[in-house]
Amino acid sequence: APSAVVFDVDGTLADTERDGHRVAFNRAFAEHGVDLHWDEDYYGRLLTITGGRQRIAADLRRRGVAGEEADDVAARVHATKTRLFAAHARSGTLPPRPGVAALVEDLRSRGVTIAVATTGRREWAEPLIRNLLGPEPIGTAVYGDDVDRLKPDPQAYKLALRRLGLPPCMAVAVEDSGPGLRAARGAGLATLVVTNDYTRDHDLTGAAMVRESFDRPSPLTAACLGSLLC
Ligand code: XBP
Ligand code: MG
Repeated sequence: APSAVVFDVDGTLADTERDGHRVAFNRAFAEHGVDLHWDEDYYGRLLTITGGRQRIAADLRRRGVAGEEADDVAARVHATKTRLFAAHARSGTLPPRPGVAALVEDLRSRGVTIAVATTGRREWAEPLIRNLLGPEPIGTAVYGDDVDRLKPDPQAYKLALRRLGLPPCMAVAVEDSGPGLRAARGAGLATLVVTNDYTRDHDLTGAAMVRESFDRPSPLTAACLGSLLC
């Protein structure tokens, strides 16, 4: 088995995007009187822009709002979105993806360190991770607040490895998307990609393994992740 497994959060540990982040963005637009509403399909296309603030600013610019004003509105709307989604995360109603809890339990029982690398904000990610992974301590958690460059930049994974004190060959990354995969590969990690409805068509070149589910057709195990190590 690997020494550590570094999990992405959004789309990987939980299906947070369609009924979670997207809804919080739309509520924040309404609270600020911004005439925007992201439907499910459109939001899926916007997911290639990582970072909620950057996603809002890019969509405003695309609709003709000038660069500086777009950044300004995006910062204010995103602060509200972060507060709304943090309350949702703390409520404990977001379940892990099927099979995640069993995999994490198998890894822990074999002494594998569990870690997290997300470029989402700590304010919501920290309580969500605690709800998804339980109260046991984890090796490290890297948040968007900890890095200058979001995924697909490898900075978040490099920082996770540095904090764990491990070379990339002793850890495996688990991701759901093309940008996440590129971030993990950029840090030299063998990467398992478990896709979801939004990421099935992403370019997943370079993944050590691609699946659509953690538990079908058979449950992913610690041994299975160990076989992906370089
Ligand atoms: C997740 C993201 C995030 C979330 C929103 O990508 O791109 O921006 O959609 O979170 P990944 P914030 O799973 O690759 O980390 O609003 O906090 O940015
Ligand atoms: Mg993800």
